[in-house]
Amino acid sequence: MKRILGIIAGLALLQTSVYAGVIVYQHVNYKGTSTRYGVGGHDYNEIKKAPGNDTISSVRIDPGYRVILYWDANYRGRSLTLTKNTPNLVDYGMNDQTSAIRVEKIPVEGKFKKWENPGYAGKSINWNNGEYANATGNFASVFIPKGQSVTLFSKANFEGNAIAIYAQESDIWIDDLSSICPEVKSFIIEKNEK
Ligand SMILES: [Ca+2]
Repeated sequence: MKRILGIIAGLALLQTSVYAGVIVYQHVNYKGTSTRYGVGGHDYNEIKKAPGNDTISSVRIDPGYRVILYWDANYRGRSLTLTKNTPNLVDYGMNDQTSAIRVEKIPVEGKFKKWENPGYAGKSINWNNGEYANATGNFASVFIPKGQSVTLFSKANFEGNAIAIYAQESDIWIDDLSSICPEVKSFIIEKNEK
């Protein structure tokens, strides 16, 4: 194996929150009244009670979940899908507008998975353990199941820069891989021996 420029193992520790869904907040930067919502639909009558209709300004999202915010009751009107912590909904033109939300689990099949766009969006592919010498397509966001490790190389045939990611304590979700590994041209998926 070639140079390993970085090893990500502690990442799992950042993601060991209780996997349950989302927390919505009355104010930006996760301040004010907050309420946790699990998987499913939460319409106007629930939102109205907490944190209040047309009041949500920031959202925390557990790894592996996504939330759809709806402008109007009954899951109508403009909607916004989020897959990562969002401290200020003003940036999305959706501040103090939400009247219904839907929380979903991002579907995975217990294997290494990549999506072509950040935020687990667009076309996706699952792989079994093995060595893949010529990867094609965009590795914008990835899922690594607990117990597996993935080594990503910037060039084909396991050449170039490499980064190893170990999912030791929990599944690992990386919603935007570009900051860690801008190009993936080959990769190895194996059982985590640690
Ligand atoms: Ca509204």
